[in-house]
Amino acid sequence: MNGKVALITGVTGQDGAYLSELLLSKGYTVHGIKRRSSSFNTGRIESIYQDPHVEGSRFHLHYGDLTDATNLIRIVQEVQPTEIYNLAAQSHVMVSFETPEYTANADGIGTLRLLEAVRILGMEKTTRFYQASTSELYGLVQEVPQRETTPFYPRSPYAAAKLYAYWIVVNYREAYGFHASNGILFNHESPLRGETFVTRKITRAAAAIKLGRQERLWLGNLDARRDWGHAREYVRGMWLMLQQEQPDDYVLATGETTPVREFVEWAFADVGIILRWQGSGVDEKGYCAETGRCLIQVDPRYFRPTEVELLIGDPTKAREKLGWTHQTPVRELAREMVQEDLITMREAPISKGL
Ligand code: NDP
Ligand code: GDR
Repeated sequence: MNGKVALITGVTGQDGAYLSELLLSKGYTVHGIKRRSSSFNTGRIESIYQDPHVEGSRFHLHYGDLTDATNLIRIVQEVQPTEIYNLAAQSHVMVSFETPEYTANADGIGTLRLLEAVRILGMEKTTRFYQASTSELYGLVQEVPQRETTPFYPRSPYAAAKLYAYWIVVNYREAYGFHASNGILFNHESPLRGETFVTRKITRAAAAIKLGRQERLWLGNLDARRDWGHAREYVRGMWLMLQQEQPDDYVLATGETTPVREFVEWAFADVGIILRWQGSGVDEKGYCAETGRCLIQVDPRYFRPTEVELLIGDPTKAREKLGWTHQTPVRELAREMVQEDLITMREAPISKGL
């Protein structure tokens, strides 16, 4: 035990799971906020779960929601965290076009609620605060590579909500002296990535098609480019931000960008399927295997009303001030995700993910 107490919102998500693991390994007591759900939503943290009945347990879960201010105040008061990591969000960009008000409430005002909980309890000088900001803030390309000083131009209700969160964090830092930092994280993936984000959707489909459990994969914009890193490495960057004497805002990225199209080709190559694009215009068949079977097609249903075409981050500041760099090349990341999906898919019944 190191005497430090972390409170993680969004503990059941991809980053929440990796961050909990990291902080527990460093001797923290970790409290996580999970939502009530009608089915289990703790799959990602099962391996680090500690029985609360056993003495010395350092991992605790609390029911809560970023849309409920009283709940947040009560949990912060009970837990008395020395560090708060605000990872909870409706984090799917496409879904935010369908649930814009909820997204603004959870992702934007939710951040304000949590900051206010700290302020109401008079803990702003004793509790450090990490905000999960995002490269989606950059949106329509203003400058490449994107860095901390690049102007924001959000392109979705999600990004607009996160823009509010970003600035309210900066404001509370300046107005009330909070040790509050924004991590402007570019896309980071892993075998724990949510199944409807494009990388995981692709790696699961490659595994399922290979095993004869899926016929075809439908995708949206294949030409979008993303700066993809490994989630396990990015949560370390979050932690480093809160270990600095002064709060600040940092980009975490790899500095490399890859089209969705290329990620598709990699994932299928990793299960031994070589893809070629066939046809054009009305005769477009999509990606077909050498056997002639067409496995991947574009469905305009997945196109976003406004798209973020190109993300590529400049992590220089994080490297120089935090000593943070990414390790896993995106090609290796794709391979790891495919391998994990092959293993789990061999064992588990496949969900249609409706
Ligand atoms: P996930 O979608 O995997 O996890 C989101 C978490 O937030 C889940 O635990 C979810 O609970 C929880 N949650 C959602 N809504 C609420 C709510 N109203 N109240 C409480 N909890 C809620 O996201 P990631 O782990 O990938 O990302 C973590 C954070 O970082 C998010 O804020 C995301 O927007 C941001 N981000 C992510 C990047 C990435 O590439 N992964 C890049 C930049 C920023 P449940 O499990 O019940 O759904
Ligand atoms: P993103 O991730 O929107 O960057 O947000 P996502 O994986 O959803 O999309 C990446 C790109 O792929 C294109 N795409 C598809 N996307 C999905 N989900 N499904 C498809 O079928 C598909 N086909 C093509 C998208 O149009 C897009 O251009 C993620 C989330 O984790 C956010 O919370 C986080 O803030 C940002 O990354 C940084």
